[in-house]
Amino acid sequence: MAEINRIVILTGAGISAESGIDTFRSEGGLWEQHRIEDVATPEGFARDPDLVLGFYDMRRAALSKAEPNDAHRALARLEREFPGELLLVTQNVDDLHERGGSRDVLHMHGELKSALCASCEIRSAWDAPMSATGGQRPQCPVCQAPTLRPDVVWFGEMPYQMDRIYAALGAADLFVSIGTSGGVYPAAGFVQEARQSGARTLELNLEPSEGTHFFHEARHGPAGQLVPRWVD
Ligand code: BV8
Repeated sequence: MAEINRIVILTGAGISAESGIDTFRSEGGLWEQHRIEDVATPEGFARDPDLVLGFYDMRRAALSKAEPNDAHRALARLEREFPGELLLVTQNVDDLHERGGSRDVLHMHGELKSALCASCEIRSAWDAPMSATGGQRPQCPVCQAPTLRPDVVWFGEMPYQMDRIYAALGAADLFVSIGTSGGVYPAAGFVQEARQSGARTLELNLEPSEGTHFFHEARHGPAGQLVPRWVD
């Protein structure tokens, strides 16, 4: 195979499943427990901020009990083997890649442990529950306005650092998609971007994703087994 030195990896909820974090579309997943339009859209937040803040508090609490798994740790090893040549893009808002040892993680859909102030637009690290106490939303630690929201990208909002992602896809030799159903854009379109720039493309997922036919190669099984085997 041609010299591989520029790698783009995209991860989704499936890479955190073996750490006990609910995925979205699997049996009993998050989108079975809540309607997307109620908890993952700006309109839903405007309609019922307490419901949305409670949804993210529940996920933050679940994350505090979760540990990174062998797949997260294997990607951290790969990052050390390809210093400066690997871009890890995650759709996940958990911090398990960082806790598994990855140092440069691009959270295109934001982070559970970050808060965004709708007034001053400053981000602040946020670990505490955000659900409104008595209808009061938490104050921004910078401008003191009671307008904090979860720093996550909802449906209809622009994902973060898209220019950096598209530039990396345009220069990639290898694109690997791990643990994602390939149902949400623009992430689901990254494999086609990578192919157009001549990259090899590999899917590592429990089962064929919606876009599996776009990949040169697909391996199916739990990420905790597939990813270390692929990396090592
Ligand atoms: C946007 C953050 C404009 C919050 C999330 C075409 C082009 C562009 C946009 C659209 C388009 N068509 C439609 C749209 C709009 C929309 C969209 O895609 N809708 C879908 C429903 C059709 N997209 C948007 O609104 C996006 N914004 O488009 O802005 C724009 C356009 C172009 C360029 C720039 C801007 C914003 C979308 C982001 C929404 N936020 N999350 C939060 O986390 O609460 S989405 C959420 O679902 C995740 O972040 C993730 O991105 C997404 C998909 O979830 P997955 O990670 O794939 O998880 P899922 O449960 O679905 O699948 C898990 C997989 O793992 C499964 O395949 C399973 O088999 C596997 N698995 C399970 N266990 C394991 C495993 N694999 C391995 N091992 C295991 N053990």
